[in-house]
Amino acid sequence: MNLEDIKNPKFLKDLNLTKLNELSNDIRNFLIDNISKTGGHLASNLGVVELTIGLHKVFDSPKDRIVFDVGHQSYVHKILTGRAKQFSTLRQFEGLSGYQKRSESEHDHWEAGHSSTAIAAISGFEVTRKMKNETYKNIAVVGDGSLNSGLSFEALNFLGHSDLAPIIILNDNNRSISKNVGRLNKLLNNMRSSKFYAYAKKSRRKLPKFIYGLKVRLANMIRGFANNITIFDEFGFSYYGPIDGHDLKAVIKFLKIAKNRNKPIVLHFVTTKGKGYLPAETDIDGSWHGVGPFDRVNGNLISKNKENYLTWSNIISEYIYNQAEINDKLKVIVPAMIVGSGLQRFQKDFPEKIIDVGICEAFSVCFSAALSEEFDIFLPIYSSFLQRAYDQVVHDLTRQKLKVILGIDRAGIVGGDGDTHQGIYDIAFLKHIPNIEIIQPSNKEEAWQLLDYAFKYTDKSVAIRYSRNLVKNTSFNKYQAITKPTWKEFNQDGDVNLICYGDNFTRMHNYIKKHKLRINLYNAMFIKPMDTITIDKIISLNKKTYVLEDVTKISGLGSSILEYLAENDKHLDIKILGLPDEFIDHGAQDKIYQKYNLDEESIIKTILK
Ligand SMILES: Cc1ncc(C[n+]2csc(CCOP(=O)(O)OP(=O)(O)O)c2C)c(N)n1
Repeated sequence: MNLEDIKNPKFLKDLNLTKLNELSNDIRNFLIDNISKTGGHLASNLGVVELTIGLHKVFDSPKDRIVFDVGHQSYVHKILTGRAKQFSTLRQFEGLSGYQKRSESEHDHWEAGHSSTAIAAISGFEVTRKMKNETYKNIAVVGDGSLNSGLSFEALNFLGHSDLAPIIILNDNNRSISKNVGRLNKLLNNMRSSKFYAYAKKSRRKLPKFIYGLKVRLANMIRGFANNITIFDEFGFSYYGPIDGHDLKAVIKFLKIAKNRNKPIVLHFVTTKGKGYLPAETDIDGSWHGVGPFDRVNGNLISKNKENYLTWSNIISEYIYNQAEINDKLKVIVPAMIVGSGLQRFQKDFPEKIIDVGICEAFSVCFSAALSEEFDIFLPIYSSFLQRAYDQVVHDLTRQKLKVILGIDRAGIVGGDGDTHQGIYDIAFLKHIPNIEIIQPSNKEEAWQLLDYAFKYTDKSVAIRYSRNLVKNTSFNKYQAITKPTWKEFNQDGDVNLICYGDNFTRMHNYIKKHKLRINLYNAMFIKPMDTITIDKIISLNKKTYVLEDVTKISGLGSSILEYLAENDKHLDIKILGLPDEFIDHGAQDKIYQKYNLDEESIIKTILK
């Protein structure tokens, strides 16, 4: 069928199993075709095609509320709720969001992007429903990776002893982005490999529908009598599963059971991530979780990487790899982002030096703080995900004067992931904490200099920021040590000063050089503590000074300079250029910069006006 004709999911009520299976094929084809052009979360969405069709067949959205955890696997839901036409704009500036978005559709009741909020969200929805004496259903679709997080468990803990009737759909594909980790994963593995599941899967095609359903129910009863209790039973939920999440007949059968229950229920579906597209289905390290454009025939990525350019994650992980060769005490702690952090090679070659703790950012910081008594810890974490661990940075790490090096990846504007993932608050939420320093390199050599500084020359915790942009792969033999907070100065005898850091320094430096502009440029590699000797020099020049942020204007480097001036009764005519006090949507970085007059031309226009 033409998926672009779908207005809402009502049409599903009239489709029989054969038609529904045909629809699954059409949707898979559509996903592969579209995502091969735009990029996006291919594997996760291919895995939930039947589940999402089943949900919309059995339930009545938008009255019944379907919340997808993270929301990266909500593409099928978007198609079934009338958004197929917009897929060519997926994750692009002013286009379709890659996550559920309340402003996009009445079928999106909750927004996420960060994991493990869905069960907590439907807890709130359930209390409201009950209070209003309504009968609609609140459904959380959560992956086995996202179930690992404390937030999911806090919600299970709340719901399990309530008189509410939440429905939890566990989408268990035995993967987070990389291989899933931890005891819960082991428990799910045991459940998945239970004899009953294997038998039911084998025999389901031979059995009439009602007998198959009865068998699962019977098995659950026997399980109960035999005291073969699952973690979900212990939490106070009725548990049904494991169920083959690609068998539409079974999916619909069990969703109907859930619909008719008035108690907390977990349906445990087993699915295959990447189902229906071989490269994604056989992916081992997680590269097909989120992909860029690719050739659908051979599965080759259409690389946008420019020759001789590297990602920041690769530059940083290369340094850490070298550290591992010389430093016996090095340990790398990763909250579920081995691939994103560029650590596959490190994991392969130094498995004993790296620990993936799963999607548990708060735990990762507390755990690292304790480990740091004995080890040198590098903890790469995306800027926006560190928001989850703010208290651990304050309470557990810095307050106790412990030292961990935080690799703040995806700092600044991130592009397609949008508002939930923008790395534009970390300077604000870190700079007021004692015992932590914030640094940012603008090229590869500086990255090594600053990492050396972090490991060797300071006893404080360090947050080293880097973006998701590409960086020139410059070679260097020896480099000078940086042993104290230092900024670099490129004085052009200009009438105005521009202070920037990181990629902003590089792009403004290139632009100013190319256009031979007389602007004095400063590379503020140390955001905290600042290089006050250089600041005093800038003050003595007594020229209009601009500070360019890659974060929100509020509470960035510029505001630190203003505080320094106020504190020391010094004066300088300063203007801060940065992102406004609003959430910044998805879209390519250059489009976002243009929107906020932060592209090179607009910046120079502002400065020279
Ligand atoms: C707080 C937080 N940490 C990390 C991520 C990055 N992330 C996005 S999806 C994902 C894996 C989720 O696994 P699972 O819930 O099993 O879903 P699947 O994609 O396997 O269906 C991770 C780690 C995130 N979105 N939020």
